[in-house]
Amino acid sequence: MVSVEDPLQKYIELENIGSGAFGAVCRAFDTATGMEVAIKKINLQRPRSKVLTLNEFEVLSTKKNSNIVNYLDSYIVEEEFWLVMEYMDGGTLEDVISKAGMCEGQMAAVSRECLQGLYFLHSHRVIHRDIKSSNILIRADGSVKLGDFGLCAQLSVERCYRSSVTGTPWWMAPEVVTRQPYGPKVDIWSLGIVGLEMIEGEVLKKMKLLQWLNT
Ligand code: 3AM
Repeated sequence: MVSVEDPLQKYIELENIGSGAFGAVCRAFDTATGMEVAIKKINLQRPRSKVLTLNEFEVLSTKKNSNIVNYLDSYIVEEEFWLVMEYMDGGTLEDVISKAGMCEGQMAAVSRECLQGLYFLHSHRVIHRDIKSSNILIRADGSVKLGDFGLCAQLSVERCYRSSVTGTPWWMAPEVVTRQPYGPKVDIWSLGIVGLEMIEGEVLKKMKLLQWLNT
């Protein structure tokens, strides 16, 4: 259920952090708690945005875990859905890889945290389906959390596989690309690609660029 109070009275917007096909994310100050939050503003008029919003809202608002970005509140503001989350002040794993690089111990720690997040999701029969470094968020205190649940799928006892081709091509497991039935293991494949990103860093970025230039 979304909150009915006016978010414009509760939050002071500080800056835009980024944007995507869904809309924009901003950093804001919560006047009630004195904490910084991230507000994802999803434009409900854009194609597929209602499905993506429902997916993300459903998972974040019901599945709490220390390796999943913490959901705080949600609102409908005119034609936008506002999803309020904890602010991850260290940016994404992609930023860390490209700006600073990582030592082996850090790669191992990030992998462990992501695997804990995936273990939690999978034990609730949820497949994330878009694991990649730009969807892994970091906080300055060292915590690592999975974010962006727009493409996730809820499995059930009756429906324990999916077959729609969804995700980000470079990270997709072979069974997704070839339209085979797939389950939670596709997230483990994608996390393997994240491992390559952490090790290869810049090299992988250049390969992606080359691939893009050739298409
Ligand atoms: O556009 P970039 O990659 O710089 O990291 C996310 C991404 O940044 C950031 O918003 C942008 C669009 O998704 N973002 C998403 N959720 C966030 C959160 N909870 C977040 N940044 C901080 N805390």
